[in-house]
Amino acid sequence: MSDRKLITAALPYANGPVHIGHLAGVYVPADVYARFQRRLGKDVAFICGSDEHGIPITIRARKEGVAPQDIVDKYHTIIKKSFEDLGISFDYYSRTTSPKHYEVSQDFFLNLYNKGKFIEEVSEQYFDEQAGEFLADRYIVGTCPNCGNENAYGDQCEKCGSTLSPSELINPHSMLSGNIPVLKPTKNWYFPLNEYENFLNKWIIEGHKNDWKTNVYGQVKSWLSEGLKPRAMTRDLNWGVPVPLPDAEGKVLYVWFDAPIGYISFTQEWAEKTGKNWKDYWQNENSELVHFIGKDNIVFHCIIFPSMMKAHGDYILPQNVPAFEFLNLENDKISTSRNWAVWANEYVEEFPGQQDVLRYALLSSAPETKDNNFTWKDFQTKNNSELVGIFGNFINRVAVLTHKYYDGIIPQGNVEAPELAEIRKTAEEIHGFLEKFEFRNALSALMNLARFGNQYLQTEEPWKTIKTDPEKTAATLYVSAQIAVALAQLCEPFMPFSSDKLLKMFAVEKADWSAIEENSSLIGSGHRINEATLLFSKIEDDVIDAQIKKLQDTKANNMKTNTDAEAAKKEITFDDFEKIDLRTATILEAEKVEKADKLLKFKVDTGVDIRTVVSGVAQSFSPEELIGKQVMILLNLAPRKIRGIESQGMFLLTTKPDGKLSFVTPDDPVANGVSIG
Ligand code: B3M
Ligand code: ZN
Repeated sequence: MSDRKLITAALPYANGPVHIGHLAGVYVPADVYARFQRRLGKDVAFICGSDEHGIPITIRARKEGVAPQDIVDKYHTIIKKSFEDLGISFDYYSRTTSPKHYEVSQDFFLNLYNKGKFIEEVSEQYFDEQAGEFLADRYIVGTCPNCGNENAYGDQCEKCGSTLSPSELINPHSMLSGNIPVLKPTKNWYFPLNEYENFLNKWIIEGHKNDWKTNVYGQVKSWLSEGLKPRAMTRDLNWGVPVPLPDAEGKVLYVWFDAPIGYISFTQEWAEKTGKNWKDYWQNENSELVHFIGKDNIVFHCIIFPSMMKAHGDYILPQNVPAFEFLNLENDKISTSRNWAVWANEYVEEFPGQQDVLRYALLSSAPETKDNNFTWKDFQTKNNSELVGIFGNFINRVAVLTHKYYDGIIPQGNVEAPELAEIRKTAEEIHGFLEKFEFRNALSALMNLARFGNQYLQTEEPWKTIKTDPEKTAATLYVSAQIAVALAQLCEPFMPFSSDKLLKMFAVEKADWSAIEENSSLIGSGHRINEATLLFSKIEDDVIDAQIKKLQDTKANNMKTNTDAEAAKKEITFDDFEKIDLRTATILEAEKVEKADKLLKFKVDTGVDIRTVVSGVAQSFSPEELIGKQVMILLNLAPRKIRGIESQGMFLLTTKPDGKLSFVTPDDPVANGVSIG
C-alpha cells in the first residue's frame, strides 16, 4: 500500500457554472475520497482546475458576443467559488490558460514529437474563406441526411441524435460567415493509438478485470475490441495551447491532449507554491493515481491519456478510474443549454449554510452504477427524515441530556461496553466501502450508526432510569456520547461542515481513522462539552415548491424558445445596413382585404407621409384593435402589388410561440418617422 495518493477530478469546462450532475458524478465523491484518504494519514494531492480550451468555450463566446478569454475568466471564478462554498477540498484548483500549463503541455508534446511518437498527416479540412479559418465540426451547419433537420452540426444532429461527419451534411455552410466552406489541405500531428492496443489490453483488460468498476472496464473493452485508430492531437484553431513547432502556425493542441496534462501542470504549480516535489506524486511508484470522472470521459482517461503517458515514459498510470454514470433531474436529462439543472452557485445562495444537505442528498443518490435521479421532494425527505429525524435528533438528545443531568460533563461509563463495538464496525465498513468507491454504501453505514444510537437511547431510556438507577443513566450517556463523537468524526468526509460544528460542540479534535477503528473511547469521562447547536433544520414545503416552480418555469420557457431557430444569415456590411430605412409609424386606418383571409390593408402615418401598406396579419389581429398602434416600418422597400393594392412598405413583425404574429414596437411612444438603428 502506498502512502501517497494523487487524486484528480475531471476539469470542468469553463463555459458555464457547475450543476448537481457534475457534483454528484465527480466532485462530491472525489472530495469524500480525498478527505477520507487524508484521515487515513495519506499524503494526498487533490488536484483540479478549469478546462478553458475547446469548442464549448468558443461557441459560448460567440453566442455572447465576447472573447473566449472573457468567458473563461467569468466561469472560472464562478466555478472555483462554488467548489469552495461546497467544501470541495482541492489542494489546488487552477486553469488551463495558466502559463505553467502552456509550458508543461507544450513540453509534453515536444517530448513525444522528439521521440517520433506522432504521425504527420495532411488531410482536407473545411475552411471558411471569408473568415479565413478552418472550421471545427461544430462550426459547420447543414441538413441532416437522416432526418432532414436543417440545423444539424458537422459532428451531430441534435434532432435525431445521429453522429455525423461534416462531409455527410447536405448543403453545409459555415456558422462563422454563412458561406459554403471549401476543403483545404492542412497538416496535423496524429497519435497512433492503434500501436498502444497491446499495452492497454495487458494493463486494463488483463490487469484490472477485478478492481475496476464494470462500467469502466466494459467501455474500455468495447473500444479495444473495435480497434483503435490514430487520432489528431493538433487542430487548426485559434483558441488553445499553440503547437510548439515552427511549421505549425495557427494550430493548437487538441483540447483532449492538453486538458489531462493539466493534472500534471497544476500539481507542479501547487508543488512550487508549497515546497513539495511534484515528481513524488507523478513519477514515483509509491504514489497512487486515481481519476474521478463522468462516464463520457472514460475513453480519454483510460485509453488516450494513459497511452500518451506510456509514450512519454516518465509517468505512473492510474491505479483506478472510478467513472460515474449520469444524474437526471426530476426524471429529465440535465442540460446546460436548456437550463435544466440545479446550479451549484444558485443552491449556495438559496440554501445558505445547508451545503451538507446537498452533499448528503447527492451522495445518497450518486449515479455509481447506473444513471440516477434527483428530485426536490426526495431532497426534502432526505433532509427532514434522515438528517433532521435521525442524525441530528440523536446528537441533539445526547448533548441536551448531558447538559441536563451532568452539567455538560461526560459521566463515568464502561470503556468496554459491548455497544462500542458498533463504532469500530462502522469505521471499518466505511473504510472498506470507500476503498471500493461505494459511496452510497459508505453513507448508509454512517447513517446506520445514528440509527443504532437512537435505538439504544430508546431501549435504555435514560430519562426514566435517572430517577431509579442513576448509575445506569451515566453508563448510557457515556456510550451515547462515544457514538455521537464517532458520528462527528466519521461524517467528516461526507458532511465536513456538520463535522466541524459537532467537533466544536463536543470540544474534541479530528482523530485519525485508524484510531476510531481500533479504540472506541473517543471522548473521556470528565470531558466538558459545549452548548448544543442546531445541526440541520426542517425544510418546509414552500421552499421545495418554489424550487419545483422554478423548474416548471424553465420548462415553459424552453417550450417558448424556438430551438429550431434558423441559422444566421449571410453577413452584410455596415453600408448594406445603412441602405435600410426603418422608422416608427402609427396605424391610422385598418380594414380587411376582400377575398383574402390573411390580409389587412392599412393607412399609416410614417412621419414623412401617409401610406398604404398591405400586411398578412389578419389571422392574428382584428382591424379595430390595431388603429392607433405604433409600429415599425421598412420604408424604402420597393412597392409591391398585393391583390391589386400597392403596398408601400413593410411592418416589422415576429411570431409568438402559439404561431400568432406580434408587432415589434418601441418600448415607449415616440414621434412618427424616427429612424431605427
Ligand atoms: N473538460 C469535461 C467534460 O467533458 C472535460 C473534462 C476534461 S478532464 C481532463 O465534461
Ligand atoms: Zn437528424
